[in-house]
Amino acid sequence: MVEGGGVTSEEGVVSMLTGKMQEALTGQLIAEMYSAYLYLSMSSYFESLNLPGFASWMRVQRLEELVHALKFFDYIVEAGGRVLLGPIDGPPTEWDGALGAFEAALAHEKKVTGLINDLVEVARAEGDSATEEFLKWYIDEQVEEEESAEEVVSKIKAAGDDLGALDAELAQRS
Ligand code: OFO
Repeated sequence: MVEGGGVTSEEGVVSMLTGKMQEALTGQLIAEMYSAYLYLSMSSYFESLNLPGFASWMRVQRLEELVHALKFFDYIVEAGGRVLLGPIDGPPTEWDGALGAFEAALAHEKKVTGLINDLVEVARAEGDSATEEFLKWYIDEQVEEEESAEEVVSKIKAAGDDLGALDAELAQRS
């Protein structure tokens, strides 16, 4: 242990992160990888519904999640920590149509927002203001994540059974 609660690895590298903080950040990195996996599974589901625009939207979302995961990876490494990866849970593979899938995506994003808020609590409890500052980006990002899923849920409800035009619109996401 060093001042500020950091840990020293076997190689003698001093980390700015406490062991608890590093573990929590790595857990969120894995949760973001799960998000990517979930949205790739949804992309496959939309392909099976013959909705390529919805499938493409989910593929783009998967990439965003990988960016979220890598930002955690880079932060841990830059803080002198060590990323110890673990297993990623398998995602569901079936949903109740386009609306069911996007409602599940929205529910998932709300859950992730809760996870980010929990991380902020850990940072505060550990007296880690640098990590608290780092997490501000994710707090803003989660507002957008929930909004974008919510927007598609509303559009699906408005479209009813005719999803062709919405499929073409969602295909535009890059
Ligand atoms: Fe990483 O924001 Fe979605 O899950």
